[in-house]
Parts: sequence; C-alpha cells; structure tokens
Amino acid sequence: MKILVTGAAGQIGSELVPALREKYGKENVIALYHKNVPEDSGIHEIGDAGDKKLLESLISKYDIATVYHLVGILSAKGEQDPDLAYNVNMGSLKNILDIAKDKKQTGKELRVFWPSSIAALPPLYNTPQRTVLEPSTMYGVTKVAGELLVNYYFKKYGIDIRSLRYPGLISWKTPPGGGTTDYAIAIFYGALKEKKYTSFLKAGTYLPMMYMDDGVRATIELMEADPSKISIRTSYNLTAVSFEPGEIAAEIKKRIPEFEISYKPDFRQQIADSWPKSIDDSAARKDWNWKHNYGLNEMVSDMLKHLEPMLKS
Ligand code: AKB
Repeated sequence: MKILVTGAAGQIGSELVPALREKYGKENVIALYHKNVPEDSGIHEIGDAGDKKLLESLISKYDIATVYHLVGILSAKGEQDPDLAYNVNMGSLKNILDIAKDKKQTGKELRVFWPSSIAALPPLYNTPQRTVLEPSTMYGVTKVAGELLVNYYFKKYGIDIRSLRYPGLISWKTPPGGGTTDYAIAIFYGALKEKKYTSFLKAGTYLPMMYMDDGVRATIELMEADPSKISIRTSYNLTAVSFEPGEIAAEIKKRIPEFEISYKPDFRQQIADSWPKSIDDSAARKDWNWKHNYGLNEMVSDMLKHLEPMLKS
C-alpha cells in the first residue's frame, strides 16, 4: 500500500511524513514538495500539487492507494491573497477528487485525507459538530466548500475521503507561518530568544489548540478506522485544549520566570474573533475513539524541551 503526501514540507506534512514512514516503511511513503526539499527527504518528487497531470502520473507511477492531500494556504496568508487561497485550496482538491473518481471507474480505490479547519466554524464555546457554517475569511470559505465537496464525492461516487477540522496545531519542527493560531508557536521563539513576546492576538482570545503529536496521531487513526465507523463525511470536529494568550504565557513563565508577554493585535484579531472558542469533538471520540494526550502543561514542557536545543544549534 503506497502513500502520497502533498504539501509535504508544510507544518503538518513535515511531521506526518516521518510518522507514516515509521509506521508503513520508508519505501511506501512518497513526499511531494513544491520547491523546498528538506535534507532527509526520502523518496520524493518536486512539483505543483495543483497540477492534475502531475498528480495522475505520480499516482500511477507509484501505484498509490492513499493520498494525504495537505497542500493549502492558511488563514492569515489567505486574507492577504484571497485569490491564491481560493485557487490553491479549491483547485487542487477538485483535481484529487476527480482522479479518485476516475480510478474508481477502473476498479481501483484511492483513499484520500483532506484537512479542514476550525476556520469553517462559528465563534461559539463548545461548538457542535453540526452548526451554521458562515465563515468570514476566504480560508474558511474554502474549508466549508471543500467539506461539502468531499461529502458530495463520497455520496455520489463512493470515494473514501476523510477529513478533520484541525484546531491550531502547536509544533516545533517548522517555524510558524501564515496562520492565525501561529502566535501560540511564535511565543516559544520569543520566550527562548528574547524572554519576551508581543502577541498579535489580544488577551482573552480563546482558540481550540492541539499539540502536533496528537494531530498526527489523530490523522493516522482516522485514516485507519474501519469505514463503517466513519459517520461524518464532511469533516470531524477535533480538539485537545482551548486557551488564550495569557494562559500559555503563564505556563511558559512557570519555566522561564523572566518571560513577559505584551499585546499588539493586528488584522489576525478579526480572524480569531470569527472562530470558535472551543470545540465539541464527541463525534470523533465516539466513532473512532479519539483521545488527546497533551494538555497545555505537557505541550509547553515538550515544546521548550525540543525548541531550546534547536535554537541554540
Ligand atoms: C490557521 O491559523 O490558519 C490554521 C488553522 C486553525 O486552520 N492553523
């Protein structure tokens, strides 16, 4: 069973590719990079994940059975260039779905993972799985449209496509870039380098968050679940914790007492204000036994443990 990962150099791809290689064998996971190829890149290809012909040829060359289609533009970058966000996020998804549909007609299945986001959801506490979806960002619009599209391809063509509404993912392997939840990564760089950080979101801005280890595990667990367990074919709500900038700063201060946070909200505040404060992910917990391991305390300890030596080297 061979796996293709698009957007392999991105925040999720950088951690999902090694996890998949560890689980399924190095020879079975092909990473598609756009331009930047990391040193330890294993079997990989370079090209544009929006190029349908390229995807078709890779899927046939490696006899791919599963695609993790991660390529995408995040919320903050998407608000700065909505056309780019629309073209990348929607165009490449439609291509993958059409390839899966064509393959099915020849009797071959392609299982697909596609990431949605909390950006699809309204600004509520304990936001339910099924609720009104009227996002105000282009990123959110592409996520809602994408969720409806994947549900359509599942219902009409029987494509086995699965999806998660990722919360803010906290990770140390790639630097933050392009997201609204990125303050919760950048804060660690500030704390370790300068003992201070100016948050672009104001105090009290609660957002759902998760440590990347949990995010990667959730992704693989969803993809491994028996199809009969998957009751949601748009995208599953997924969460671990919910916190605001002052709370993560206080956890960091327990370990770096000189650390100080200050606040200078920018255009990303408006994006964060339109997103859920917390999430009800009981459907994922019930259907395929989702459980998170990392709370805020464990997340902060692990981030500092890994990032400190990395920033010194
Ligand atoms: C972003 O901030 O854009 C992403 C997300 C929550 O989808 N991290």
